[in-house]
Amino acid sequence: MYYVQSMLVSDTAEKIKKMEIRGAGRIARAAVAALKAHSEIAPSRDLSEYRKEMVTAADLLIATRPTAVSLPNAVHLVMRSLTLDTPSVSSAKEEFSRACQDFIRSSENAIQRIGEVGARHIRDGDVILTHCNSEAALECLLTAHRKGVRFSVYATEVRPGNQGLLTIGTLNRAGIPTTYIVDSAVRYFMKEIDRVIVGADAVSVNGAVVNKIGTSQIALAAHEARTSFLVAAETYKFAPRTILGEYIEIEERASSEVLPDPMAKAHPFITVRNPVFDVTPPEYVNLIVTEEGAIPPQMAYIIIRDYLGWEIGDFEARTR
Ligand code: RUB
Repeated sequence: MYYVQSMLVSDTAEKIKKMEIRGAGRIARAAVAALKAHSEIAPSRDLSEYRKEMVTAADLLIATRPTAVSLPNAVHLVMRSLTLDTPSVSSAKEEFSRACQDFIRSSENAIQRIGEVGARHIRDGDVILTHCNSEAALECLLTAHRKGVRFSVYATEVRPGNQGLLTIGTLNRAGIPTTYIVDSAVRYFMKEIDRVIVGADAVSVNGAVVNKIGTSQIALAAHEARTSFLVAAETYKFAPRTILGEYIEIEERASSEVLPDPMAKAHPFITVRNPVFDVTPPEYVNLIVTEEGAIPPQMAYIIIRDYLGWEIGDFEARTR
């Protein structure tokens, strides 16, 4: 029999939905931390009941934000430990807890490593443009800054969520000179930009990058101006199921985030659409900086095959 979902799992799911916890890496770590806590308090007496309870909690978390592949990947990675042959609930719980800790630690290490690799691509005098608020992209900038590279940044506003405010907060605290611009000013300023660095919510097998809405327009403007376009992404953001031709779902959020309800009511013939991510084709991406090194987008398949393992997508078949 299922026990009532622990508050932590439902709270975390709510916070992810409402974007109180946001950014692909943070979402993944928060979901894994919630599952770990959920497992610790699970009262199940037998293994199959325990596994079912964990699958229910995992499904709830995975459904919160459909685009960030980091979320199902992280959850599937830790859930894999439940398929191990364990003699008791308590040993299964120990394995699960270890898998969660390993994931959280390796995901934090990945950010540090991406910072090191990405910083090598930033030179004295560079003007870098970033979009949205990516921990991985920011770590490249912060590491370069710590190493004494002198550069400046253009940061976009990021309508409608205003994640640009988080980005300029971080850059300001580090003392990195930054110019804050509206999203639609990107092409106007592109001639002044040496490099674009953004994060990713997902990378598909052909090297296409899913990131905050507007990223693909920025990539197009960068391509036109021959400005290099770098993506900072942990390997667990690569999407194994795209090998089988599966598309990455693009999340559309409430129209009220763009046009408040009273305004919408005053314009009955107007429909508001609010897709929050878009897809940048691999032709517009120069490099993807991962914790395993910087790769051209065409090597995304190798990352999925050698570092991630596509069996990650098969966990349901083995745990249900
Ligand atoms: C966040 C966003 C970020 C990626 C990568 O969108 O698009 O660029 O998630 O971030 P939202 P990170 O604010 O809608 O979650 O590098 O921190 O994982």
